[in-house]
Amino acid sequence: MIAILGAGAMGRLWAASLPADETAVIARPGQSPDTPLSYTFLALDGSERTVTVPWLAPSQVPELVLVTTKAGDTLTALEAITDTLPPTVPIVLFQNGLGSQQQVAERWPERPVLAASTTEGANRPSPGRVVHAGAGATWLGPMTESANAIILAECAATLASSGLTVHPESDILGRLWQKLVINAGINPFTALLDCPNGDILHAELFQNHIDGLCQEIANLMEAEGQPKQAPSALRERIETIARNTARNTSSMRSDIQNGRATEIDYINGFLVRLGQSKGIATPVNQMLAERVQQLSPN
Ligand code: KPL
Repeated sequence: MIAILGAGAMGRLWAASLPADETAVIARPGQSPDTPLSYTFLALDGSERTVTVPWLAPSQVPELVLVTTKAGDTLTALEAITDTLPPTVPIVLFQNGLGSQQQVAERWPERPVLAASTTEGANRPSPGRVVHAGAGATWLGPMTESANAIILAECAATLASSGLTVHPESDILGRLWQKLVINAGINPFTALLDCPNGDILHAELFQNHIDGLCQEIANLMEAEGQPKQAPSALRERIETIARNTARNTSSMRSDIQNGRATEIDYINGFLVRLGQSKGIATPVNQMLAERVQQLSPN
């Protein structure tokens, strides 16, 4: 049984894609819903179907746990289940940004913890409806030593049984950094300007700060031992993705629009904390993080 912790858009995309009789969702602590989770799933080909997923019964021991909670909820959500979860069950983290994956690996260093970085697009326009908005791929790699090559291959094969594209990745931290660059360079601007991704490109806020932001990220990546990147190359990548996803509402803008906590603390906020620990100035990241924090109910 594959258990899914966090039934947002990403969790429901995996629940809809994995074999139906092998998937269950984990209820929030103290809740024991008496009807299964049910929602309408709009697939990439435009077809619609109802997906019904049972809740994991207390007696069931999953073979794998997919954690699709928001970054800021991850530690607490896992703390609620680890007492009853055998220490050998792999935990796969799907959080955006960086920082929450390290928190989990540091909290349970002996467990097989893996992180995933995905470019699958999924959103939830209303509570009962999930849209697979864009085909992508998912990379999966180890965060702790016990998540060895065999476990990585097994987890990748299990996730690939969904029909989604899954790749094992030995340097998952590098992948997560690449995604962080994009999220740090697009998401806060879309949230502050309340606009789709493509519209940030001509906005003064973006034009005035993108070079400073990319310089800060390049400095931090170098300090973290990531391959050296020219700030201009980072800007180019951010702008390309913003153009390719021009009409998309970013996850951060969507969080603000729906009154949810954002993941700013694990995107630009993570970069600020890293800068503080390394003695690297991050005024642009700090300005963006503070301004988004003022908008959100974090
Ligand atoms: O990953 C994204 C997000 O919204 O979090 C981007 C790439 C910005 C696409 O919207």
